[in-house]
Amino acid sequence: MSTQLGTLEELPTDYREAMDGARVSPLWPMMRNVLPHGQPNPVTKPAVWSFDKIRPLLLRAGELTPVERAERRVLVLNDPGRGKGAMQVTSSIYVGLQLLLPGEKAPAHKHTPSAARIVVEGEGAFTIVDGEKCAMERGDLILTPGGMWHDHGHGGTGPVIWLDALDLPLFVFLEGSYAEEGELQAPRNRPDASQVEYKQAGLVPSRNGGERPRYPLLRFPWKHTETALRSLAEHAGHGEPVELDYVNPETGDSCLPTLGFAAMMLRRGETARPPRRSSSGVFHAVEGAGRSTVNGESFSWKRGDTFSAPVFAKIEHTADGEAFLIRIHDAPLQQKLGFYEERA
Ligand code: GTQ
Repeated sequence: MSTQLGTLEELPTDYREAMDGARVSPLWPMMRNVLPHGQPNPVTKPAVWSFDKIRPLLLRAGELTPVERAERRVLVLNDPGRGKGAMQVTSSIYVGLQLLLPGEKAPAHKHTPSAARIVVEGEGAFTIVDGEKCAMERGDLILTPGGMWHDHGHGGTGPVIWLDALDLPLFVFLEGSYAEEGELQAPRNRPDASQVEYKQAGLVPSRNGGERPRYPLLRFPWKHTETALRSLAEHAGHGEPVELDYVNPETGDSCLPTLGFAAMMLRRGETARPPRRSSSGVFHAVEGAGRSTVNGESFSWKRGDTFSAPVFAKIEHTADGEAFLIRIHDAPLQQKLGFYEERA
């Protein structure tokens, strides 16, 4: 291990000025900022976002700003480690809460980042993704992969609120983020693929040598997820994790290229202690209430709330009763880059 590295201050003033003039700087005073020993040193600070606090602000946004003036009426969750206005919750994950009122239409657009929604409240809204009309029911996970057209509509009677998760910070960092606008889409005249082609696990439509669609399943109904978690729980020992990954049913890969999603059931009196992971995470409570400790900080949560965990966080979840969380993470990106790891 290197000894104490040299500082900028110990270098002669004329040398420092000459470096400035040549637009260069010494690595060694900055070395540990970018290459810390043993594990990364995250900027992200864990936090919890209470739905009860955000909901009235969203409803007020509904009065203050018509959807035509917003394109997407969203309140963005700001990582306290990056401060007010930060358009991210962790290094690579953006999360916002979006409101759509009855009769409103959020115009069609497509963009380079990928998105997924988790429906938090309300009935009657839908998202059309490249012609596939996806009903939005509470707890559903709905994908809008990068490059696919999407518009949102609402034929119901009350407000609908959903959580948006995007890999936007990554695309901004890569200077690859942009959008295009288009016309509202005419939906195909059939239910989404979760009700037609991929209704049963293990069965996919015969392609007879034809190509498999890149994004075969765009909507994962919560009803299916909850049933699957309950079946798993019936045969899992106390303390064994009850967790399911959302995958592409044709390949078994993560359902989006950079973002991963997992649904977790916590049983009464159970504490889950996942390994420390190199991925960052955002947890959304679909049902129930509980407490989680992230790096020693305790966060209480209940249905509708969202909390975050930086990379390599030590995490514990305890549910008050039965609870269901969806974890959004960036392990698929890290796996593609070859550095995802878990530590005890
Ligand atoms: O619904 O398409 O929260 O494009 C941010 C960007 C939602 C959306 C967001 C978006 C959307």
